[in-house]
Amino acid sequence: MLLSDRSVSWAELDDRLDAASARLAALGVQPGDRVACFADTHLDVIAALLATHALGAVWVPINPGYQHAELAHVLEHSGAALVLCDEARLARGGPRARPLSSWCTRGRPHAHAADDDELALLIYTSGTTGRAKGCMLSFANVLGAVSALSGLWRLGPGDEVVHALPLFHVHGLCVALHGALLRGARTRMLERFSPAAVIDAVARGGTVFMGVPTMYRRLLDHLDAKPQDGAVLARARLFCAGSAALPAADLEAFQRHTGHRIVERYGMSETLITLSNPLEGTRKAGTVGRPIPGVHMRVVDDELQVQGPGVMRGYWHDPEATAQAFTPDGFLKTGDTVRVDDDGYVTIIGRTSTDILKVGGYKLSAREIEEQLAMHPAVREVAVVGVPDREWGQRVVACVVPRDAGAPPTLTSLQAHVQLHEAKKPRGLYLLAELPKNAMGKVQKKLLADQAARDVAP
Ligand code: MLC
Ligand code: AMP
Repeated sequence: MLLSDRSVSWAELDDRLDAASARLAALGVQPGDRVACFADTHLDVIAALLATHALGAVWVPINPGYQHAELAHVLEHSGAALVLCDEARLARGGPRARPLSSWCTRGRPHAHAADDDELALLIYTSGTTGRAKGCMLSFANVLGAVSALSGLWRLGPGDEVVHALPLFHVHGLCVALHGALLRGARTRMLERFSPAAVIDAVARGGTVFMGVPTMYRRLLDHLDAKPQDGAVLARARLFCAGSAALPAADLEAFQRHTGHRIVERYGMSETLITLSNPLEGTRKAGTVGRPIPGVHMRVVDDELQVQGPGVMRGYWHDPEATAQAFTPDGFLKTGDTVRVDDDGYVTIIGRTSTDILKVGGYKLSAREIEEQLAMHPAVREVAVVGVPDREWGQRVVACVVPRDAGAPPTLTSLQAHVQLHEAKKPRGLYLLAELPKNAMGKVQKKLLADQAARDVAP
């Protein structure tokens, strides 16, 4: 493992894991306890993650960009026994906050022989309701899905994964980090994504890069300005994309620059990765490929439904949402609308719900943003929609009926009013005299999104 140019051997990682598990055990962590983490990417985070797994406790990663209400919801809902924070966030972690540093105090390692069905992770993800839900992923889910995918992509000890993804979502945590650890590949952790950092990492021996489409868009902008860096990226073995739709034109442009045809795959916090283009065979642009080993899929009323090793046990403390997420015969309803071609390759066309947005690979709930905007004094009615965006995939647009048409709110004042993660702030404002509604009085969001895409300047 490499972090900030500091190299950590497997043996040192083991030592750090032991120290962290001794410390967590000394703090009273028991199997099944939820251990939340509210921190930037750091080696101590990885040691604490592995120690939490070793103790049979449940890791609850939290986006460090979360504001008070978002953080409080996850901590309260998960019932976290403690919150591991980096120094900068200790004060925000509340009474259960503990520093992530000083793990290196020696101690007897603690371990618990976890049953495969025990919970390993609670991953909070936005839904159609305002509040994020916790996906319960067991050790069997993580191992099953990660070994299937990393096997398909032939990750191995000869690889070095260039890791620039956040560790609080399944892409960075399970696909990239656990994938590399499971296959004995090296991991080069970048503290922040930038095209230059990725190119430098490949120049130093990185072989596999996994990214969200926004990262590829930024890499392409860099390559357009500095095409000679394409030859550096050409030295890698594999580029993978997921978490949001990769435009077919971007895939083709990346191939022109680097010779690499990106392997696009599809997944969810609820299911881990279920579909992928192949390592060998045709990688079809604009598709997410076919089911990976162990996954069964079907399409019902254009919606993709899946069953497989990574499919969650349900939503934490939410039997109603869990019941709604599954069909009676045990398939998970993804909420994604798809098309399947004659070769069985799947194209994701969109979401069945317009209340879910994807911005830079982050899933956002329109409702959560609307709830806050509705409290703005100059807003009479509001609907949040996602409009296509070249860099971010989608952009948050607030469609607002002002209280006083003569004094509408400004975009800046709406942004300041939203006390949520930066990515949830509106980036466009669409002022209307009224919101389009159907006969039932429900806002016609598809129509509104189309109008906003046409009328709101990027
Ligand atoms: C957000 N910002 C925008 C914007 N949207 N600015 C202008 N226009 C928009 N449309 C702002 C943010 O609010 C923020 O403001 C700033 O840009 C940075 O936000 P950020 O998202 O942290 O961006 P950045 O630092 O530039 O990094 C971009 C990124 C990052 C692509 C590296 O978004 C990222 O790591 N995304 C990965 C998400 C991920 O891992 N998803 C996987 C989910 S799992 P400010 O003021 O702070 O600068 C999943 C399953 C699967 O989906 O299949 O994998
Ligand atoms: P999350 O809840 O953050 O894990 O997001 C899961 C959602 O991301 C899926 O339901 C899809 O809508 C979307 N997604 C993931 N991978 C892809 C992809 N390759 N193409 C299009 N959408 C994707």
